[in-house]
Amino acid sequence: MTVQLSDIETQLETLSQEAKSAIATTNTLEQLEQLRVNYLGKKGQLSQILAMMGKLPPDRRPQLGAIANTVKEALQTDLESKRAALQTAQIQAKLASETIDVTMPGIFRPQGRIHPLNSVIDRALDIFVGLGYTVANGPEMETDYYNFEALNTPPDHPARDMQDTFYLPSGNLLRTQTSSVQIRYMEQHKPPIRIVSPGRVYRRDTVDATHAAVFHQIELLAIDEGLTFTDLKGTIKEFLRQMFGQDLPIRFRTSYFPFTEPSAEVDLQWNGKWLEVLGCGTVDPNVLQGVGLDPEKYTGFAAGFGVERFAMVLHEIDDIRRVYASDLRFLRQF
Ligand code: 2U9
Repeated sequence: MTVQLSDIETQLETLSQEAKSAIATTNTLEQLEQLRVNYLGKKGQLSQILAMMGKLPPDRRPQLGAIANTVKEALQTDLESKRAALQTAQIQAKLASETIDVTMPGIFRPQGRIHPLNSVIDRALDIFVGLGYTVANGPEMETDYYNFEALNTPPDHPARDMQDTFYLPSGNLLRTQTSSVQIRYMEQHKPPIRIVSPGRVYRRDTVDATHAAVFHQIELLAIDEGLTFTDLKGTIKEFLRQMFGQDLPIRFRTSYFPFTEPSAEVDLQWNGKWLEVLGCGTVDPNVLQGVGLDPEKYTGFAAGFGVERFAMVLHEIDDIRRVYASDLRFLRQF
């Protein structure tokens, strides 16, 4: 069966009209792609019409080819300009919906702060490092030897009492002071020694406004030839000056610790009141001998203070328990 060129031309004309109006009314890129496939795809309507070309007399075929190309190019142009228009509209819509309103309030992100205990520890260590000290750490579980015996604390000393120390079933104990760190350090290092040891310590105290069963200490130790009590006083004075930001009146009161001789407690005048802030002394010769140092050759001084007590004095905190309560209303003040 032969086909008339005019029939195919009519079909092409219809296809062209139909496609033009479909393209014009499309409003999504997906639909537009669908139309392209439908009209110009391999199995699309244009291809189907062109398949009839074989049924035309050969001398008519170039004519149809020319018409078909014109229709195809016109549709491609339409599709392309519609695609550009839809893409522009899509970008415009996206820009409009994502516009940032710079007058909107920002999102509040809560910011952490340094805990008052950590800030005292950081400041104190900074000061001692500035004075030439090295930070030393050690275990919280200790043997009786490092916690008491090496520190010249006799077996009948009240600190060794079951009432005052947490003993573990193994026979070890939770350190009651960080001095054990200093003993371990002296076993490993030769003088001159200048160390500062911060850390958690444990006491079987009844918890109240000024006592906690777990608290933090910072202790310092200096061992060298020719160190005197005057060096200790100068070090303490300088430390307190930097810690409190001013030269406050201080006084040394005679005291007793098993590991220092002579020993003293240091008071500081703060807001018109004398407050006890630390203990110190010249390292007892027995302690030096215990770690194999000749007390005739070496002397040393040591001092210790409670971090909580310092934080309480510095920030006028009335109850040690507040420091551990993790109450954000309290912590946000620092
Ligand atoms: C060695 C020798 C001696 C450390 C010292 C103190 C005085 C002291 C207390 C303050 C309040 C502990 O936190 S507290 O309860 N400490 O008064 N500590 S001298 O003396 C040493 C340390 C190590 C080898």
